[in-house]
Amino acid sequence: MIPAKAPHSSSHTASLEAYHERYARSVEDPAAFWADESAALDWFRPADQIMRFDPITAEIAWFTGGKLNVSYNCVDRHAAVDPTRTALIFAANAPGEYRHIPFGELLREVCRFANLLRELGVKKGDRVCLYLPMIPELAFAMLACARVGAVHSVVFAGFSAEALRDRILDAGSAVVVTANEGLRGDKAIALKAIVDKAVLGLDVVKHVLVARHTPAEPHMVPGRDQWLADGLGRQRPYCPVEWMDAEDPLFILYTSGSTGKPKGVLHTTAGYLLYAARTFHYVFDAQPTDIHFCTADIGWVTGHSYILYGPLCNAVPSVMFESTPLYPDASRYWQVVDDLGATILYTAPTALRALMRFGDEPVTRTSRRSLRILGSVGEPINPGVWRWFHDVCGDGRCTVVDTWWQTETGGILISGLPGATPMEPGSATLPFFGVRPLLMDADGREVHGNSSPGHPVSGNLCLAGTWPGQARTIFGDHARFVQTYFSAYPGYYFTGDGCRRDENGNYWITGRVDDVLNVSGHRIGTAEVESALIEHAAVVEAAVVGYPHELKGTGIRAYVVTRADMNASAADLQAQVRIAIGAFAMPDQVILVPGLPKTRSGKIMRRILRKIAEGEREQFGDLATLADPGVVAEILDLCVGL
Ligand code: 7RM
Repeated sequence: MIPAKAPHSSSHTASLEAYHERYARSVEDPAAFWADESAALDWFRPADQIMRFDPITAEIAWFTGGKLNVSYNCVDRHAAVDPTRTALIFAANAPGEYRHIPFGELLREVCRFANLLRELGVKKGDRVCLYLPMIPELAFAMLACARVGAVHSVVFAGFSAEALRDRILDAGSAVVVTANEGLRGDKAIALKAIVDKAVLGLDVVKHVLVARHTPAEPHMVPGRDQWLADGLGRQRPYCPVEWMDAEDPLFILYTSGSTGKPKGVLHTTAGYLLYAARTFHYVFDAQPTDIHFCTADIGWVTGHSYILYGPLCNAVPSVMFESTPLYPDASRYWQVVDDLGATILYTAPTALRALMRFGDEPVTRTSRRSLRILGSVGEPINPGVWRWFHDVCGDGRCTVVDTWWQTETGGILISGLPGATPMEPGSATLPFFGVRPLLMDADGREVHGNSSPGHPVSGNLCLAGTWPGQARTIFGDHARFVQTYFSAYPGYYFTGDGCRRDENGNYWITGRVDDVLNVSGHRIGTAEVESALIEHAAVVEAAVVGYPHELKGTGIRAYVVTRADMNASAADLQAQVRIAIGAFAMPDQVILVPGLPKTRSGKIMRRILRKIAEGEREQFGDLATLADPGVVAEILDLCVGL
């Protein structure tokens, strides 16, 4: 345990006691708590009712009757106070290249973009697909959608054409916004060409807007494609906001689950914004002097909540980082921190593991004096990595917050608070205000109390009640929403994570308990990778499991059975996944096997394949139910040396 750093006079939580007091009030009367917190937003019309929640039908609503606009809350109201205050800082791929965008300019850019969307016929409720690199136009586009009431669907620019196509179709997006190219280190990614492939023959897509980010000249389809700058050039920089109902959809973000089809997680207006804003305020102890640097990509939920909406709603300048942690070298994050005077750095364990390999020097050669808070998100952080982050990166001076949450939760649910919560390397520590975690055993019974010596208390992590940032549905499939999250433990939201509660009530997330892998902080469903593999003509069947990986946390191993009359190499099958999903989901290992271990009823016994991938060679438990027990020995032979 490491004591909390001393709070200062402007800290939002003065002590652990202050946390406990406010927490108790927040769970005793959540409606009263969130009604008070909602004063942090500007409302066009106040809410009639604070919340409604039915865990059986998964009917969730916050602030019904209230009207507001997200773009107004993140831009207009701050521009009115001080249009020169910095809103966004674009840190380009090229080292040392920055663009500061003040609130006044942001407002004009967002208004132009909003007017362009209206010119293209985009109306309230329409979906707009954003397939963009980490450039300011992505932020303008999201805020412009929010301004006119359109629903953005940001697709991470690492997804392949096929994956993009699925997401455009599922959302029914008539407008796609992209860039000619994206830049990542030494590489240029031809995004427009990927969009062309994705939308080929799709009638739904009427317009493709292309941001010019590099000198590359992509193919432009007349009547469908236009340069973003041309479209924006025609627009006036004023655009009235659409006053939205609190429960109107704000965005869809696709995430992996236990089946092959990704889920379009839907978030709505008031609850999402308030939750992103208040978690940002408390967890990062946001101050007017802060400069926030979140290294995530906006294509993932962390970027939505803690690059864009959370910081901007709080008028805190936020960095949009286009590059990678290792470009041009392992000093890049700290270089950006020094160049911009960043006070908060929010990053992922996978990036820290990659940086740690280069030793302390790339870190210690920089100053980092401006930093006061370090955040971690995306996967459990190993205590050794935590200590390096705290001792070396933060010079032992900064608060480290390990923040647990999900795409579906909209914002942080479990985390320490600066100045209040003692730090526990490896634990996300305590629930945020209004959040009620509980642990369930295999029989669906709640496990009460804290761990005591010899009696660990652990189980599947569920949440009781609702919080404003909770996802409202899966786009177009509410039945799947109910089934996925509210059926395993009736009455509660099931997270899919395993967890332990220690002697002091701190929560330790132990990882996914479902068929979802966490690879470098990216959620990848094993079923999604399997269905990509099965699409290959030579593949008969495939089973995908995770295994411990030094850098990625979890690596992907695929066991594949191919047709006797067709040739497919491991490299072919890796390419198959890259094409179907994207490079980040590519199996690290593909093992061509003669057969898979199956029960007599034909069920693949993944438990065994997982054990083999984890390095087990002998102890597989009861193999009596296997149809062909010999297959295990054959697979083991093929895995020698991996
Ligand atoms: C924000 C985000 C969600 C899954 C979640 C966990 C894992 C996230 C932590 C963590 C341990 C953390 N959204 N996870 N944060 N595990 N400690 N601080 O990552 O939807 O992409 O992933 O990520 O398994 O269920 S996500």
